Amino acid sequence: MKIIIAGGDGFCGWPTALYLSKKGHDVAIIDNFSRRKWDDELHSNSLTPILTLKKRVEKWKELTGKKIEVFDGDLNHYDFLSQVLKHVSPDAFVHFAEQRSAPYSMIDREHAVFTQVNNVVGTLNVIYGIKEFVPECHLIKLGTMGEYGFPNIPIEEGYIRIQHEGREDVLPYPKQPGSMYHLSKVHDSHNIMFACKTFGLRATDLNQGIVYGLYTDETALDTALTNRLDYDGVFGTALNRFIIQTAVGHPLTVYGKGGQTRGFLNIKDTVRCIELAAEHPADYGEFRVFNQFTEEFSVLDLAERVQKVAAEEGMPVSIDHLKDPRVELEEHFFHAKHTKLEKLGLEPHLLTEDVIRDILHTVINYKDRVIPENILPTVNWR
Ligand code: NAD
Ligand code: USQ
Repeated sequence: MKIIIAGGDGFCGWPTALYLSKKGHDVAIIDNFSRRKWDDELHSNSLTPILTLKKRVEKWKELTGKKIEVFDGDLNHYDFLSQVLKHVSPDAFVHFAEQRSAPYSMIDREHAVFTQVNNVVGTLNVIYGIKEFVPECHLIKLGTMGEYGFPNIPIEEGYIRIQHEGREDVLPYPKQPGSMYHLSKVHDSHNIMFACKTFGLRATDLNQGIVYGLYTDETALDTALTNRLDYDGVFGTALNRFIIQTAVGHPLTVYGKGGQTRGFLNIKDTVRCIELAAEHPADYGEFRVFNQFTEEFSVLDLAERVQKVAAEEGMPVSIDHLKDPRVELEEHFFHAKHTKLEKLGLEPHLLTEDVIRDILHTVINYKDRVIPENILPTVNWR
């Protein structure tokens, strides 16, 4: 298949590009490197040193003989996107290319507006570009589990059967997102659903949980292929942050009681989920939704697991319950269905103590790159 990976310089996109390239697909990357610029804005960095995308793909070609074409540009620029779509004529378009940090979107009005324009307009352009130039292309869009929020009933995969006043229908599952970023994903989902229904496009929305880990078989081939890894209070996510905090001897930053429960998956499963979605495309006119995560954990449970491994490794670390900078439920019911990808063949890499130990040993190598002032959360929802 000819596959475009938009956002292919990022944490999920880069390993996915390599994995699909290794599997024999013809891969092209679109990225405008905005993620690297947000690090500059925040005076932050990836824990791991990462080469330019040009150097990364050169090394991949040298090691495997496989070419990954790179298009440096912004999905918000329709002329640029149109040229790429006409040139590549993709069978699948994997869309990772958004501003993905909830705290970044909550910094102030400017960051909220930027996040929603970047994400919603970028996705609208992708929708119209596919409609205009490659209507048979399957759009594989990264959504988020946070679109659903935390209702007091189980979460279905995209749709729920509802009975009301003697009638019944299958309707989109209600959305109650918790940040301006998560809201942008809800807006995307609505726009894509409308486009499938109205223009006959085909799309899969992957409502992904929180991704942890760092490397895949492909990124581990050479240090030049190393993936980015975020640890700061704005872009770092729960489990990876806790493991990196352990490596530098910082107390684990649990917000409030830590009773917030989320779906999680290993980066090694992210790449496989994309492959499964691509190999089994949605039908024309279908807006298909998969919940993409493998296990549920509360934040405190994760912190305690990391703490246990850390103690065994002779690196004792404490847990700090910080005042929660977010507006979110401290404790809540959470049970979300996630069977569709497993039915297609996903074999999850589950979170064991060995997996935590392995990530810890890897990140220790880079601990001198941590900028201590960036560890604590700085963005307040209120
Ligand atoms: P990332 O920030 O590491 O990567 C995103 C990439 O997209 C970056 O390289 C960035 O430069 C690029 N990009 C952003 N806006 C762009 C634009 N307008 N035009 C071109 N390129 C643009 O993020 P990630 O962690 O790899 O996440 C990828 C996707 O997966 C996001 O859509 C995110 O919402 C979703 N997701 C991520 C996680 C997670 O835990 N990381 C969990 C669930 C969903
Ligand atoms: N949290 C802590 N301590 C920390 C960091 C986070 O207690 O140091 C808590 C947060 O308050 C929250 C939970 O952990 O309750 C998750 O926070 P997070 O920053 O790990 O994840 P989140 O903001 O939800 O966003 C991340 C990605 C986003 C993706 C989302 C998937 O950045 O792109 O969409 O995970 S999900 O959470 O399923 O919506």
